[in-house]
Amino acid sequence: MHGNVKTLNQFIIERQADFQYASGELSRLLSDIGTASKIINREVNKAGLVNILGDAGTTNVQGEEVKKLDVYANEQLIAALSSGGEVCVMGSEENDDIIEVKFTEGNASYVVLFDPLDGSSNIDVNASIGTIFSIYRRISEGKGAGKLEDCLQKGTQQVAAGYVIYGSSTILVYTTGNGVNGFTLDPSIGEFCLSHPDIKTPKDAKIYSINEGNEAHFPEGVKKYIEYCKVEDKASGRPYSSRYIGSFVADFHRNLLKGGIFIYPPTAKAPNGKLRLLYEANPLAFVAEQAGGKASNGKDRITEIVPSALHQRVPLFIGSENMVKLAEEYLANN
Ligand code: AHM
Ligand code: MG
Repeated sequence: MHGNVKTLNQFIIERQADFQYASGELSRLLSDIGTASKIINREVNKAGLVNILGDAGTTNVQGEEVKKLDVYANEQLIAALSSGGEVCVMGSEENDDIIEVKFTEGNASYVVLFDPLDGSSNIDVNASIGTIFSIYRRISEGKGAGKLEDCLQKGTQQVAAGYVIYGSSTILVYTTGNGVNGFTLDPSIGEFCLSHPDIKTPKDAKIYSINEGNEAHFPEGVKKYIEYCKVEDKASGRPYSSRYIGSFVADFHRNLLKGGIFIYPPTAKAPNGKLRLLYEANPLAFVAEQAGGKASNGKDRITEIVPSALHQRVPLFIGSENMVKLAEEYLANN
């Protein structure tokens, strides 16, 4: 403890007994993710200095090759998760195929899927970006590296999930199925400290988040729902506010705390939407549900979709329960 402050690592150990599989493995794994995200945070914070330190692809003043931040973040996570002995296979937005972890001893029983740096087009304009992660138990037999089937589990099988938002402060939010907790990085001591205990999201709210520029390509039900959000109605507090950063973690985090709905619908161009089921939709669906919210593809619960491919996309309606339910009704009736 630092005074009254509880650090992420203290919290993880305290809550270890909540895990279905009592062992220090998952605790170590979560703490490895915390460590990797501190390293990513350090580089993200330097992003504005890129013109001074050198562009991606060039060589910086120390003679090191400057990497794109999403590539760097990916390497940090892979390194942190392969060395601990807890993880047998990984899947990343940056890698076409699964990343097998070959280890010499032990029986690594965890599977981690992640988007190392989501919303990376926002880096150049200093808007928030994030890391998303989703953790499962391995289901394949044997002791070697995990397999694709370990990665293609339904979201309901997640044992932990969360994200790190690199914003005006850096916050790590995660759940192991017993509520949602958020930890803010205190740069002066280099520790994530519990700042948002037991996060609950409002059932009803007044924010809708969608890239409305694509409206012409939205399904009728989504168009009608958006229209509903904009109609004046004192009783329900409409018109609602439109808020969209274009960075999933940042849009999700705001709506989690304030209440709201985030929609990435199917469009004519992208019939399955844009976001990825395994390392974007599922983990944040787990967090949303644990905070009292809801996540759906417009019809079915996100976490009950049986995945068929590592990088598959899914339409997403996520956030305040009653808002997601109403959006689903609009889709069903139009
Ligand atoms: P990326 O994986 O290429 O960074 O794209 C994912 C991002 C999400 O963070 C965000 O929600 C979405 O793309 C925004 O897409 P759009 O620009 O189509 O609104
Ligand atoms: Mg992404």
